[in-house]
Amino acid sequence: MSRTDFTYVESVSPGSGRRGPRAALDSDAAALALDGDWRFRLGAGLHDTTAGFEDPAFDADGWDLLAVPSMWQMHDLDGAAPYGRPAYTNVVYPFPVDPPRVPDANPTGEYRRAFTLPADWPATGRTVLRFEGVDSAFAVWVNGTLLGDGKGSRLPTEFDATGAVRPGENTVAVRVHQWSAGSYLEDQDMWWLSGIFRPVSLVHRPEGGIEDVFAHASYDHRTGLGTLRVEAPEGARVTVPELGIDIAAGETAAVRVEPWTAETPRLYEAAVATAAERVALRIGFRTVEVDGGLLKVNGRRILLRGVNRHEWDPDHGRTLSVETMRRDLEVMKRHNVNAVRTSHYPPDRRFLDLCDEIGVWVVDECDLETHGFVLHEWRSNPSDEPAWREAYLDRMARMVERDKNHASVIMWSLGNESHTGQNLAAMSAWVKERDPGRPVHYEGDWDCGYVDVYSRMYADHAETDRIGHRTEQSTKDPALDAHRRGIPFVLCEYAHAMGNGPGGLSEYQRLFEQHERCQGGFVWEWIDHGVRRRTEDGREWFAYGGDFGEPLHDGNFVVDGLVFPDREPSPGLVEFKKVVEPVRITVDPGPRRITVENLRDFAGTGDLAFEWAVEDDGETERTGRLDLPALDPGNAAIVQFPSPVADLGEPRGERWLTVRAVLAKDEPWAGAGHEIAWGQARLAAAPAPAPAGGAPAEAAGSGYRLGDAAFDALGRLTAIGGLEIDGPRLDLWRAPTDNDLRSWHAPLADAWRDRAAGLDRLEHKVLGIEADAGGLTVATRVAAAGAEAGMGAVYRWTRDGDRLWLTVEVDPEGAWDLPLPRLGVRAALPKELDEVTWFGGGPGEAYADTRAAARVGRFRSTVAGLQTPYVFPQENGSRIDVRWAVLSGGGRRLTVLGAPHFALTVRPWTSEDLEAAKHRTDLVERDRLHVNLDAGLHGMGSAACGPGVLPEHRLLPRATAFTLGFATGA
Ligand code: IPT
Repeated sequence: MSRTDFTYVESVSPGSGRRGPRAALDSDAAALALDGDWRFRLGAGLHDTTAGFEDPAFDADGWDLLAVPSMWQMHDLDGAAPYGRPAYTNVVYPFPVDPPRVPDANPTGEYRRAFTLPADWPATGRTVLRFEGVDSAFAVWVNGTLLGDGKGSRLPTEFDATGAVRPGENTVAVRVHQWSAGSYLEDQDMWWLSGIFRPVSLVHRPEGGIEDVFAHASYDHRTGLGTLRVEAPEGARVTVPELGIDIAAGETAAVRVEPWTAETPRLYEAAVATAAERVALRIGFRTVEVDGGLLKVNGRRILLRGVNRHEWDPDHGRTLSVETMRRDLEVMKRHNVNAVRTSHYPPDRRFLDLCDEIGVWVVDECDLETHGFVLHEWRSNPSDEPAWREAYLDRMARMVERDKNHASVIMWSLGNESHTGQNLAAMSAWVKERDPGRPVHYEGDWDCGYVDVYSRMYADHAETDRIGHRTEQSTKDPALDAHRRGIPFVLCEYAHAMGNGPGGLSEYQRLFEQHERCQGGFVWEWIDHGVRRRTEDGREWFAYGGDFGEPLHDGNFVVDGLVFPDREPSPGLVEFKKVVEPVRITVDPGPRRITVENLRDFAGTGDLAFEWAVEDDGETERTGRLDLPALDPGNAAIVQFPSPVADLGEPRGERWLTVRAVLAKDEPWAGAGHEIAWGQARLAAAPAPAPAGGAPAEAAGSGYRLGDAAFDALGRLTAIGGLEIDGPRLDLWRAPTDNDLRSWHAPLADAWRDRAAGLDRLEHKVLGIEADAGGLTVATRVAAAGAEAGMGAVYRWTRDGDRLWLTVEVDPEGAWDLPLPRLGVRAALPKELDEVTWFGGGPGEAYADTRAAARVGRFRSTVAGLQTPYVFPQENGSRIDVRWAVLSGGGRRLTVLGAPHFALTVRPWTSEDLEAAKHRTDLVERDRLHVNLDAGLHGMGSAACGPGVLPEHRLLPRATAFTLGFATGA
């Protein structure tokens, strides 16, 4: 055996022996899927490979079996982890930066399998071996013959295997290298994972067949005509039976059509056929352009309500089933998401088929990121190095050629975080030539020399506003200023969804609606990339950076999605759904009017039904349907309250009218009745409770007594009516969130924990206790060790019939120049009170700047159900605007009353436990429930990557008094 030539691994060349890129086509040519179990061996590097493993005679029977497609590090992670473990870094390269060289320790997988060429496989034409995605470099043999090598992990590669394949039994062998020169171009913020991770197939290419198709299907909104022209081989015919189109390749047909939009994903079945081959296409007619400074589809400005989607599966890494892809889109559509940026590489091609079908706008992003070079100014960035030009152009061409027939793809993105340079400019120039029908996106060039859309990430609200007014700072190169000022603006990343948050979504949305130039954006990001693990006793947890012993890692920064790793929506997604809702319902109790605005760009409201409900104290009094004319996009209707609302009698509590827009019939992504939007307003306040007469406080034993409430010697409540309470006392702390812990400036949590504040370790000093006829008054001072500043806190306890009232007066003393995490009291309660019913904001958690989705109603949950399962434990679960809450269980109950409102958390553990835990499974239930009753909550912001809490959502220390009531009776 001659020594294998491994030079391709560290070559900047994108590959050799490959066929030219072409569209992913649904063809009737013969094909054979090669997915399934392959023989597999993992070597430590190029020095640890198997000479002759590609030889059909080689005996690999002793090798392991590994599923193709899969990522080799994702196997048996709770067991032997036979093929290494995932490793996470964001910006930094996990190997010495010495391009194009990579370490000797370069895990190398050798794959082999046999396949039988079907007996009817055509004898003429070509036989092609197609890989949809191999991470990161590979070489391929069929029956011992080397076909070539490739790079570009999330892009397809085809090799001509005609000369190597034979009838009957064949052997295919693939050697895959974790690291290659290509790794320098694939520094995306995600797990480093390897292998043949997308499908592999053998496809036949008939002589006279259809090698490639480029369908140009545009829509003229002025005439209503769709124009179709299909580039395909000479002699091919293009048919669209539904439209009566039957034309030759290259010819143009113009017919009346229903256009494709993300809101109305109308597709037409088409076929392109020669005598030898027929491919099925689904055509969506739409025209994308930048016109008059706006990004328009079919002549209209669109508003992107988008998310950045990485491909992630907690068990399989970046190998996704079609069901998982569909689930992503269903969950997106159910939450009013209308756009996806395929951060930061082209997705599995089947995902784009689903996008066409289900309807979302797609920014298709190339597999390119050289972010780590930002840390190595001494090395020039590949984006500006002529040596890498071919690799850049190759990646762009492979994406564009594969995906060019998708109606959903409305922009090409050159890649992510690769700075700027001539190779990026060359990609742009190439694609503008190849596909003038789609604008070019790239964020990294702030001067916008070679892009059609001004794109930024994490610009704060104030800057976004300036950009909206076109009064932003000038470009560095003055020659480019007019161009940039004249193009539309998108936030390709904003509202970093790490942990609890993101806060400030509503304020961004207002800017997108106010400024026509600001056409929305893409929340960072769709999913938490947690890796599913199990403890020895079977409890599930999700791993993040560092959990696999990586020497260099970026911790839980990989866990920053709107859905948890298991794709359950987080409160952030529920908030996003409300903030971006495409129909706005305003209930106005003054003039007793309901306004419904259609905020969609293309679709009417004919698909929606409007339902109303009147609730008193959260209990339904009356429901009905609201008759509304179907509204065209941009239109609004104002209607009077339905007459039964006026006819209702006296309110039996606080009365609310809620109007909801729901799907009138099933859609492919949600069933009839699914809620799209809602609005509500209070029609009547709760009647004031009659005062029931007070009671005196008196000394009792070593403490005090006030009616059936008992207090200890320090004046702390210990029981009400026999129910033990570990007294409510002032508490300002929350388990820091990711947004508290991280910041581009100074993390807030550092200031909170600083010696001068010490909010995480407050001490309570009783200054005086007075028991008298009016009740019990306990004066205290609350401050941290080492700190001079403190809070005066006076607790005034009174009795009113069977209710016990507490007014807390808080007065900051000394220099407080930082916002507080919370302002409230904490208490501990018996564990049996496990059922919580409340009237107030819900059903989910909410904070000062994440409260759009909280509606007023009556909700019920177990204590477990009140916890939001953030992968990295932190403050969570607060219910806002609570009028009253009943905690019950074990035959006992405690009612907590607001005067008027409070925020509530109930947990089986303390804030300190949450703070100490690194994973959910670190949280161990205590023998009591820990309750926070809050008068104020600081916002969440998204400082983990972006702006902090807006001024209006900061909880600043100031003299405050708040009142809570307690009762134990029924
Ligand atoms: C930005 C990246 O584009 C994205 O991949 C992700 O890392 C995100 O940040 C944070 O989660 S880059 C950052 C320097 C703004």
